[in-house]
Amino acid sequence: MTITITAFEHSPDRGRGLARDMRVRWALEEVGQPYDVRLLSFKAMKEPAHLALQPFGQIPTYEEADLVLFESGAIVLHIAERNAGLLPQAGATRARAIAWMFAALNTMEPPIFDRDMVRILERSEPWYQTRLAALEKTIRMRLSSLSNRLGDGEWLDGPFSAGDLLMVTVLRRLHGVAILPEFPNLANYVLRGEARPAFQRAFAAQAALVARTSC
Ligand code: GTB
Repeated sequence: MTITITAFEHSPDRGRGLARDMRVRWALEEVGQPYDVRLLSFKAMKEPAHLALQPFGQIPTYEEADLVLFESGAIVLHIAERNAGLLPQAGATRARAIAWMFAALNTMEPPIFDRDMVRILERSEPWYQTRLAALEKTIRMRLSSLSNRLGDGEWLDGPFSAGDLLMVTVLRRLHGVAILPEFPNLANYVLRGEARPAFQRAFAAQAALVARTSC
């Protein structure tokens, strides 16, 4: 069954793998599922054909036979539920891995993503410095809690899971930000995630598009 996902035709991150198709690509690579990619311009993302798949006019989407999914977390969960390798078989460990998926997207991602948005969109606003400081305080607090929980573990709860996959994609947005190195175990956790062969393949695939689409 052919799987097709959508991604930016011209990603603003210029191949750094920060857009949310990256987590879907990585999940598919982890479970060994081949996939096609349909690239969309910003204009096409807001047109009826794409809005029928993604009501907010965003990427990524996921199509597999009759199934159309949006929301990167739901897509990764779908992939993890249907293929071995990203979730424990059953029981409490599986439930906890899913809890880590939600923690990545609901607890960690909002202040990290908002910090980037504020830096891009609100730099000349009078509240800029105050808002940035407040977000960085929240990020530091969240990282501190996560760092305490990870301790010297390799992954968040036993073997690598979809929870780790999402958490690493969220923390990667802090590359180059001075806050992450304050928590060496988390910085190393991100490096461990990025060193996985499946991550490397997914990263290379999205990076290759930059060369192809910028000609
Ligand atoms: N909750 C949705 C999900 O998880 O799938 C959010 C999807 C989303 O935010 N998609 C973004 C999008 O389509 C791309 S990933 N934006 C266009 C729009 O809303 O009109 C967010 C993103 C964009 C750019 C960078 N970057 O350049 O670094 C990083 C992440």
